[in-house]
Amino acid sequence: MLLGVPEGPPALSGVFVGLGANLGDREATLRSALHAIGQLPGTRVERVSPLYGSAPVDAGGPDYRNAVAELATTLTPQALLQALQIIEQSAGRERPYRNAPRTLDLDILWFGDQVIDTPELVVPHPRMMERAFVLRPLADLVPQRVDASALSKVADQSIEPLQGPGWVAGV
Ligand code: PH2
Ligand code: MG
Ligand code: MG
Repeated sequence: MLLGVPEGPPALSGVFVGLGANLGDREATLRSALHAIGQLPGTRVERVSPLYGSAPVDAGGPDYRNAVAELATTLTPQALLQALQIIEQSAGRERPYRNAPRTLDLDILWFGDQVIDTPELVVPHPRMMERAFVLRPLADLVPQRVDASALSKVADQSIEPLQGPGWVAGV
């Protein structure tokens, strides 16, 4: 309680979201998605990785822009998932087939240390360890949690840093 204002539940940190886009103005879309995430109730964007360019993995279409953000949030995993899907839809996301090119993809990678296995949401993200476009930006944020052997397994995937961690203003 501060000045008579009741506190909500404490925000859970260590929530990591992967961002990807390979249609439209990819970088601008990722930037506005990060701002939209920061406006969600009880949610703060704590850190954003560098911005990467990456070739599509198990997918086609133009090269991707990818990044990972660390959040602190009072939302439940399910509420965060719903909010991320609304942000994807407002960026014009269409889902004509699996791994289709997309204007915006927002995936929950880790939610603290929670393990979730429901039809709607599986956390940790089931394919994250196979993907350089997740592991490289994650290793920038939490190097102690991404070991060298995990990175070496995805070393054949084409990915390059395009901009340092300051590419999103105000985070
Ligand atoms: N997302 C996918 C499939 N393939 N490849 C890259 N480089 N970046 C992505 O974000 C990506 C992908 C499915 O979500
Ligand atoms: Mg994805
Ligand atoms: Mg997704």
